[in-house]
Amino acid sequence: MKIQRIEATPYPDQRPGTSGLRKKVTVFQKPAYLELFIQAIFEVLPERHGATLVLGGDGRYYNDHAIQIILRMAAANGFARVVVGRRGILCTPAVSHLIRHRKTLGGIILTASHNPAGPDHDFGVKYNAANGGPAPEPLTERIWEVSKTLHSYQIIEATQAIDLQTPGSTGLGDMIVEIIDSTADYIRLMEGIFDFDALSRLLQSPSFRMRYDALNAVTGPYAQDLFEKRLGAPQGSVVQGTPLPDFGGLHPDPNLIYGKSLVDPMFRPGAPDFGAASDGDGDRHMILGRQFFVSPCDSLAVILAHAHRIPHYRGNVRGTARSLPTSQAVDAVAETLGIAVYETPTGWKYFGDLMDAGRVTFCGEESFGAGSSHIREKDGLWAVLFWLSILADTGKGVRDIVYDLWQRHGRHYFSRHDFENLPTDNAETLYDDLQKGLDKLPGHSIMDTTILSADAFAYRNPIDGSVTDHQGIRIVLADTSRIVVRLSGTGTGGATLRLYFERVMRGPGRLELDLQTTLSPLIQFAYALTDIRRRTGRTAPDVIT
Ligand code: VG1
Ligand code: CO
Repeated sequence: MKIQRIEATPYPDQRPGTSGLRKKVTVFQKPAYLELFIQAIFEVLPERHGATLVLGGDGRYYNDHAIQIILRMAAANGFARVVVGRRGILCTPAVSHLIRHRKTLGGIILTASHNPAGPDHDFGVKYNAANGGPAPEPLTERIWEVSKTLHSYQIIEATQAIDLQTPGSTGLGDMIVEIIDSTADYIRLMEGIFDFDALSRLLQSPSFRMRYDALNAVTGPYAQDLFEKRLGAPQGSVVQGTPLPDFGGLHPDPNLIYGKSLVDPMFRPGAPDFGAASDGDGDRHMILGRQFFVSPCDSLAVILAHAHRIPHYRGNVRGTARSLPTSQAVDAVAETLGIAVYETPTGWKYFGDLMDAGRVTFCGEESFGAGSSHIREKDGLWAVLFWLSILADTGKGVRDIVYDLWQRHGRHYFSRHDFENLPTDNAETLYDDLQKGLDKLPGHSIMDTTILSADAFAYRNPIDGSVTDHQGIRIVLADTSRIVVRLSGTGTGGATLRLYFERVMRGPGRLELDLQTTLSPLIQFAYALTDIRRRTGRTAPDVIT
């Protein structure tokens, strides 16, 4: 088959953010936009000749089209083999696993995660490296540099579309396209971690009911194969289980606002014992008990606290890591276990080095993401299986598990306020002005405590000594309360400003307070300090988690 070199005009805006390049579908549809970005990735991978690549996505609109293009480009760029999920479907954790399991050069994940899908919404491309984790920042910066001056891409001539339906191998030029079952390898990985007999007993017990809501996104087939077929949960335990190109119009961001299709039934009388949902690409998780919501920061702390119950982790927990804004609930658990806690910038790419060096076993973020060194991404279904294993082993319910945590370590009240779609200049000026005034804050009193420190977070990677600065503003109080402010790196329209609040309360009568009221002194202080209402013209945040 003939390799064609197609001339094109480079784009200046292909800089990957927190998690890959995310843009509106209409941007990806500009002439050669997708192709040039893919070529830029290939250009920074000189080892691609004769190598294997994993390819799949969350099934959103443009997934199919992009897969056909990327396969033809991979063949033209010297890859020997591309491993593709059937129908182009692979959840993010499954890609991470396949890269490691098959020892491939890397993988391309087509996803904009929890952002809405469809012709008028978002698409994204993410490159993961040989360790299975998101490309580290030096690599994503090189991709961007290359993209700015790339005037052509290579592709083999189109014949008919490659059939993605049937597992098996076919040739494409000199390259092999290997279509694999999307779920099988991932489920085998989970079998090696968890006690599937114990899980089967729980899910088949007549006194236990679960509801898993896949929000019409990528985890549907995984959850059906795992919970219903493999573990024997009653049919119908998985709802909205077919990945749809527009996610059925849902915003597959599992939180109390966008996850209504799960939250509402879990708060009704007669609700199931356990509810869970994941995001568009399957790396996030939300856990609910009957009429009870588990804060993602608490979920991470619970996972660490109960790790000894899971065969794979028993006696085998190194350190733990959390992103800057994530609450210190996990730190409290780590302290009792006598293990290290690393604080990293937002985004999973910073955890990879710590895991590769054997320093941490569990990692997590406040944005409903937790994971372990079994792969190099956060993992939604793994977290759900972890919770189910805790329930199976303790015989307790979700609420009791979280109460045990609070009683032991205090409750870390945590909330995030997002102001979305702000004019970029406006948000950046607000952030810069806040940063300029940080020196004056230490010593200032809030509530019955004072500000200890206020600075812009810079992360020093303990493995290679590299420093990543400007990763968010943090204001730390003497009683360990914190305010963190940062700008999102995953949005596709304007800027999103995120404010994070954390305050720990201990002892009887202080564990069941209203979340926003408890945090309100911190919230009021941050709103006044940033003058956010006047500067943005917004009276309230768009999303509160
Ligand atoms: C957000 C979250 C961050 C997460 C990232 C990717 O980033 O805050 O914790 O790692 O999304 O998750 P940002 O820069 O918008 O705050 V996913 O599930 O969208 O790949
Ligand atoms: Co995601």
